[in-house]
Amino acid sequence: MEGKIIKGIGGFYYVKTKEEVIECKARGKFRHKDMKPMVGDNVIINVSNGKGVIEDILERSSELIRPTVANVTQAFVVFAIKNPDINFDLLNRFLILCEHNNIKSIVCLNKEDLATNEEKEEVKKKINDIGYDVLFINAKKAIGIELLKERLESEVTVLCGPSGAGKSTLINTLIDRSHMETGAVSDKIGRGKHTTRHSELIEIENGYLVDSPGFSNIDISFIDKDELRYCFPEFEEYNHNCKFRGCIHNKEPQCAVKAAVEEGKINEYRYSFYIRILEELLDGRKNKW
Ligand SMILES: Nc1nc2c(ncn2[C@@H]2O[C@H](COP(=O)(O)OP(=O)(O)OP(=O)(O)O)[C@@H](O)[C@H]2O)c(=O)[nH]1
Ligand SMILES: [Mg+2]
Ligand SMILES: [Zn+2]
Repeated sequence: MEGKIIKGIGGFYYVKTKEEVIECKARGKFRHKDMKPMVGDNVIINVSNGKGVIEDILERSSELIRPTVANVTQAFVVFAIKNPDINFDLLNRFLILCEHNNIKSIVCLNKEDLATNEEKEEVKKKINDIGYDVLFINAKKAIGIELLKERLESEVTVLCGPSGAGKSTLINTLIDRSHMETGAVSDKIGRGKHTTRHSELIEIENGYLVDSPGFSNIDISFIDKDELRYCFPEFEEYNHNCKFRGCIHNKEPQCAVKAAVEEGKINEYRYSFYIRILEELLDGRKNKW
């Protein structure tokens, strides 16, 4: 029988089949292989006497590490306009992570009630400049969420973003009931009180939602230095026009990406961000050697 793991607790996996949710154990073989079942996995199970065993894991289309979820197809990247303030480096890291995992992303700026129109215009421009659309929402009052609701159809959607941004509030609003714990942002650390910890798939009409704990930092050091340039969609049309094949747009001469930055076709902040991440990756490599 085929199903999807929607939750994992204490060595048990809860597998949703067409009819029901079945508590399953994983077969021992997964311990020896480097492959452990993950929430989101599509699996083949064997059921006898109401007890299930996971026999096989089907190929994953994507694999997120934090939260640990397989087969996510899109991300709502949720940041608050204020309280806590937007950390642009962190936003860019989320976007890179989505690109790296081949996950579509929609940038949702929550708590629109806390910002003036001028402030909204300013951030909108900043984010548009790096090539992404922005959706202003108020998760608490369900304002601006129609488009998000439409986009849920047939997708496994993860909500990611910093702590206190309103991810859990948005999930509760999207599913129209209280499912996730939410909490006030503590004044001292700007972090939500009830930080979301476990990962589970929340079933919706025709798809799944995944909440995630808020992150204040994201490790992207596992990305290959030669792959990083493909995580910047705006580089795409220039990536192969550089003089040197395999140009990583750093110190190489006659680089099409650098030329595009100079001509104002690629945002300067994004390029300098790219270089900073690249240096991080190069440094990491040095340390490993
Ligand atoms: N003013 C305002 N407050 C909001 C809005 N959405 C959420 N909040 C508040 O922001 C706080 C944090 O919300 P959560 O949903 O817990 O945030 P989270 O992103 O899930 O936080 P973590 O689980 O810690 O990662 C709560 O006090 C919410 O009531 C909004 O649109 N406007
Ligand atoms: Mg939460
Ligand atoms: Zn180049």
